[in-house]
Amino acid sequence: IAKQSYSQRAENANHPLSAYLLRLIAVKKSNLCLSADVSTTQQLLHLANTIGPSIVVLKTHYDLIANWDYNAEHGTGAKLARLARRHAFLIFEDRKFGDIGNTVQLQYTEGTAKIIEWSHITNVNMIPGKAAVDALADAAARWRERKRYEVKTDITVGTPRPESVESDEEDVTTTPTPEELGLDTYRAASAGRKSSIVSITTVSQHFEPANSPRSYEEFGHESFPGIEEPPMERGLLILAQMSSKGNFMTREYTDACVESAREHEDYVMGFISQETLNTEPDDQFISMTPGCQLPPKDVNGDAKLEGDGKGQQYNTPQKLVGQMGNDIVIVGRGIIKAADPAREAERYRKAAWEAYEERIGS
Ligand code: UP6
Repeated sequence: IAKQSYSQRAENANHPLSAYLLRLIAVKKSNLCLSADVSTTQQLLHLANTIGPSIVVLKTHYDLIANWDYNAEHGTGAKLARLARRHAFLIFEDRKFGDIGNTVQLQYTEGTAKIIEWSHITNVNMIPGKAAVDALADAAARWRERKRYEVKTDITVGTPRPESVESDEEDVTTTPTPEELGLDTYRAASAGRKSSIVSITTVSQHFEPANSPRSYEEFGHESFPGIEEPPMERGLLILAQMSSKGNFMTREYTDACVESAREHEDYVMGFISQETLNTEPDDQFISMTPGCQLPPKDVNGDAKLEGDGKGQQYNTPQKLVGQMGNDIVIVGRGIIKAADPAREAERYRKAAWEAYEERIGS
């Protein structure tokens, strides 16, 4: 599998979001994820807008941001989602959930940030056990189901008139009743609405965040013509290995992460790891790898990379993608601390892409 191209991998991927991401990588010629570890929303959105064209994933730590706006419709998550659509990248909240199943479910879907609403991908620290993954998978499946029946703008209290119901789902042939829609969804949708217009639309093919109703067709993706909107799915990465010095992630723990991933192929996209963990012929997981830097421009490529003095260890894209078989490199300070982050991001993109081309022998 290490010799397969991203496009070939896209065709075999089990998870729709993985297939999308692998296609995006091939179209953008980028296997780069920016770790946007900044402290204000202004810095975050500026980075997303300027570096967006060079990356396929933008990784956030929303709890580093001092002025994160939690408003669901026009807050920071929604703004990021809009930039993700404009520049065609996925959002990955690096939340590293690590608690009992019930708590991680609530942290994922409720609370202030409502991560599941704006972040395509998140991750879990599986130290509490496989139940944490099961619980997140369950929450994502319920979210997905709810979105299928998301009620667009207008809805009346009462049974909708059949002729005003639009549906682009083949299996939905009859008008959904409030009961079928789910009472919670129905109540939420009808709360505060006084109109008597009936219009229920099942959103099936595309996920359209409420604040960014424009499709790619209208919006125009001149830069990436082969790219459509991402599927309405959520994905998980399991933290299987870490980049930090002296971490406690043993082989046994890593193997259990792979086992859990195989149990949830429709939700787990892959791993945060330092090497590819695809060992069985059927494994189609994506490995995303932090702890990545390039030596400064004027230093020769073999120069030894320094850590950050706080336990972080760095490797080059050549090593991580070329030798260790990882798919996407995650770069934070290497890019954001540069004098010209957009240019530096391009330098990382090229290096990681060349490492991939060398690996597959093209
Ligand atoms: N990260 C690691 N190592 C891991 C897992 N996650 O560094 O094993 C995350 C950090 C940070 C980013 O939380 O957001 O990746 C790395 O940033 P850096 O490139 O600035 O070191």
